Amino acid sequence: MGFFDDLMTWFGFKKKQAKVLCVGLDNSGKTTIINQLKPDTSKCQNITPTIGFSVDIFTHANLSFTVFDMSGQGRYRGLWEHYYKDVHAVMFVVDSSDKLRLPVAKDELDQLLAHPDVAGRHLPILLLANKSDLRESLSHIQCSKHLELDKLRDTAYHICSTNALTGDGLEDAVSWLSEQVRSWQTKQS
Ligand SMILES: Nc1nc2c(ncn2[C@@H]2O[C@H](COP(=O)(O)OP(=O)(O)OP(=O)(O)O)[C@@H](O)[C@H]2O)c(=O)[nH]1
Ligand SMILES: [Mg+2]
Repeated sequence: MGFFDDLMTWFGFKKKQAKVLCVGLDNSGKTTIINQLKPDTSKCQNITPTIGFSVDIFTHANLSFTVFDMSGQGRYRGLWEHYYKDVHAVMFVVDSSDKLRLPVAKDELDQLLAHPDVAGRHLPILLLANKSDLRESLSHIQCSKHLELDKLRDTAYHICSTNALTGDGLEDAVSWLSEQVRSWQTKQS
């Protein structure tokens, strides 16, 4: 970064950059959540299941987030781990109405947390208990019990209920993410 860029960042004119990995089972609502976070002009009207992954950008609190929106389909989950070492935080999305597949989501989360590129780096993990609008959905507290989040040690995590269709809960979620990324980047630099 040049002197001019340094000055711009110092005076708050230039947004700091953060890379975030968004994972979770297929149909949990990852792409819909990211779409809600994007500016109106770049929102997509027709969301389809992600093939492989896609890259998007959104901003919050003078931070520019590059988000890797991974496919949650079984055949693509092996791609997730290739991004762990390059990101500053992870968003893990759970369909809180899909009780049958919560154990599968827990298994994927456990594997992610145990991965050396995550566990060794104390990456902040934002968990989104999505689809809170559905009558059968579990609260974020119930989801956190199913996922056994109380057993997590040495991991900065936060879980909130979200409705990706309206955006409810996303402000709280992304505010936490911004704070964590800032303090994580400060510690690493
Ligand atoms: N009711 C409800 N439906 C939602 C919500 N979020 C997403 N959906 C719906 O859930 C379906 C799947 O959403 P996606 O965003 O494509 O899910 P995904 O996690 O990106 O799925 P993959 O790309 O296959 O991994 C779509 O029909 C969305 O409209 C929500 O909060 N509430
Ligand atoms: Mg998707």
